[in-house]
Amino acid sequence: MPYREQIPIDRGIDNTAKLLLEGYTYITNRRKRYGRDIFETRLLGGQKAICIAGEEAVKVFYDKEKFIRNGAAPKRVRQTLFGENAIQTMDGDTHQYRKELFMSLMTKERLADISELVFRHLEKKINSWQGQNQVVFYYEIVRVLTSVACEWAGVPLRHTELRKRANQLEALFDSGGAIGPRHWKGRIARNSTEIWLKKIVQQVRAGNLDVAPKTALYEMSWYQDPNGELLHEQIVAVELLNILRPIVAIAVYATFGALALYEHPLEKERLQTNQDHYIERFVQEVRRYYPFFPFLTARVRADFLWKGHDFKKGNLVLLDIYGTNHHPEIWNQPNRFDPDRFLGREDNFYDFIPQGGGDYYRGHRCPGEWLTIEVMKVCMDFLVNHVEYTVPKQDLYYSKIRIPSLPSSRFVMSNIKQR
Ligand code: HEM
Ligand code: MYR
Repeated sequence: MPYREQIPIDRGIDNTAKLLLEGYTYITNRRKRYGRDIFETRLLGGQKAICIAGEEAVKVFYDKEKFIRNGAAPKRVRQTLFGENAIQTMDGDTHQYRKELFMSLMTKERLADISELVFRHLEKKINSWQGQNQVVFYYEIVRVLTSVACEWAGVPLRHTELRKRANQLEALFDSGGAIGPRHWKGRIARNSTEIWLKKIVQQVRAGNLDVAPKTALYEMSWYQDPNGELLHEQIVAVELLNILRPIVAIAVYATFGALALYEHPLEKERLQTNQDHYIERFVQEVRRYYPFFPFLTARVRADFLWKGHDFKKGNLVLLDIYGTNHHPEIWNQPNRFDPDRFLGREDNFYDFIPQGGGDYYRGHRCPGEWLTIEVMKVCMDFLVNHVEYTVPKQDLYYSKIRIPSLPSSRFVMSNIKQR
């Protein structure tokens, strides 16, 4: 008889309200309370849910024999952040086939293209920033990344449309963890952006819009499913948004990067010197330290026993991303910002998971992780080597409850000058 034990239970018929009230810390708070990396709760309409954290948990969560994603993401997340029938909700061979499409867009050449685009667009902004008393970095970078994302993906965007689309793409990732008007803004943004992109895909397929091969718009419009049929235009729109939206979401990390520079003034010089690729370690530490993606959801594929606990087919499981990136067994002094912790650190698919864990091609790990790192490197280099600015008094507090988190002031800068 295999060893079985009862894991701690967060009592209550539905603890979703507590999850919303405690945000990034809901799972960590209970892990600390129970002294365990696993506990049971009830969430999302009173469903039994098992929360897990730590390296072993990541390994089991990414075991495809044990978990599926279909039916795991809450409707509110599918209706805003992911889109319906998106890659995030697929399993098995069909997932792997779709994933190849995403990974094929992330070649060295295309990553160099986006780095160059980001730098060019940032440089172009300096003049207008110099003429302003104050600039709110987060909103500026959201717009810059919207232009970059569309240009990189081959999606035409008129200058007059920029603010509207930037606002909508931001709403898609700002609303998944929200309730009330902030959430509904995301649902409206999803409907509108899907319609916008569907029309563009129709134009491409009708031969009325020239688009360069190797761009997301071209490759997704002409990608065939395993039966040799083109993807439905609705699916192309959803997957194009899975490119545009997260590129814009890098604005959150860029803003936290600016905050880290402010909170740790000695970092600026170290970034400028960039000894042993310091900039890369800095970017990794920003992705580890600051809260962004809180947790992932999956469902048990078939019954199994793990760490003495029965996982039953259909159970909802939450993997604590934020908690794993701050896990004391993985990270020495996890609540200290220290880029050098990445010096000589061996890559491991299971212990550092700001953008998911496991393998890129076979599992759900974020296909945009390399792109995110490259874009962040350009943003940090820009902030320390290409502009000078002051940081006026403002409320830089970032909440561990609001999902996604951001400094309250969205990072205001003054006296911006070209260096
Ligand atoms: C998946 C985070 C940027 C495209 C994911 C996952 C996380 C994540 C946590 C889920 C992994 C899983 O389900 O196991 C982030 C964060 C980003 C970011 C914090 C920073 C802004 C990007 C970029 C792109 C991208 C730049 C594309 C250009 C995707 C896609 C998936 C995904 C398509 C679904 C993959 C799949 O289900 O196989 N991301 N991501 N993400 N990400 Fe990102
Ligand atoms: C992206 O746009 O894909 C990049 C990162 C977005 C982070 C948004 C955080 C909200 C997550 C809501 C809860 C997820 C539960 C599965």
